[in-house]
Amino acid sequence: MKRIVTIQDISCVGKCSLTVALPVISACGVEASVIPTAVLSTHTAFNNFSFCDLTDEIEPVTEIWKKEKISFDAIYTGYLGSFRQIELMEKLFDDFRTEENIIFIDPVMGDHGKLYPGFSQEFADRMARLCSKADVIVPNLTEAAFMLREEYKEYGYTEEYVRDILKKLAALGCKNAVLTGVSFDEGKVGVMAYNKENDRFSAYYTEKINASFHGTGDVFSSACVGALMRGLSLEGALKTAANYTVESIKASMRDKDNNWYGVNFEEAIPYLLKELNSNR
Ligand code: PXL
Repeated sequence: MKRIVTIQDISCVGKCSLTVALPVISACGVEASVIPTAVLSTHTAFNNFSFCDLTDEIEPVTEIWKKEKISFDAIYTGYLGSFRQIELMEKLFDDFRTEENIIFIDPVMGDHGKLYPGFSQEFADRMARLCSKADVIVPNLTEAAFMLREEYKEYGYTEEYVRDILKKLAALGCKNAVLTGVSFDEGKVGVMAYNKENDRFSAYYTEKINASFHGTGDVFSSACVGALMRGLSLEGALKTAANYTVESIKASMRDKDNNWYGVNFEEAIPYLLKELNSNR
């Protein structure tokens, strides 16, 4: 069985980061190991939240793993809360990178043109440097714009604009740059990817639902890295993750009791399993 280590916070209520990554990776049939970077009462879209930083626990954990010769098939980072945590991720990549494994970075920092509370332009600059070490990065358009110090465009951009952003992301140093939330026309949204080694672009679009739920980026990334570990190509994994995210949004919209703070990824898990099989 493949093993992923994912490094991000635990938001105790809020259906994001580790409370999404753990069940989704497990559902993919892949072992999920974690380093919790912080414990929050709730994610930061709530009016109030507590925040307990766990940065000082990162090195003691990884030191034991080194002694125990524990290795990982993928290293997946999500929401990181400080400059120091980014620095520690660089060290962790250096310590745990092998010829075969992959480094997958979701540079979680914002959405819809705005950074989440606590993040700054300087943090995005630092995150861009971390991305240089990745095999795959999956920013949305907001995160990409901040990392590249480009103007953010919500609508009305062209395919040429997205290709240019992807090439600039790849120039940071990663092997594959993926942009999520790409939409050229009203009814469709999807992902575009660029592979630097073979200089090739790919894209996959699904129907666009006019509703926005928190945590969909984490659902997408967790399913994508899980699918890669099940042997899907990057294109197959992106398709699987995009379709699963849409199905989760649809499940939320069907569920009259759905919570505003998260997406119903749980009831869409059977669909994820079907997608994993049909996109290989
Ligand atoms: O879903 C991304 C995310 C992860 N972790 C925390 C967050 C957010 C988005 O707001 O606040 C703590």
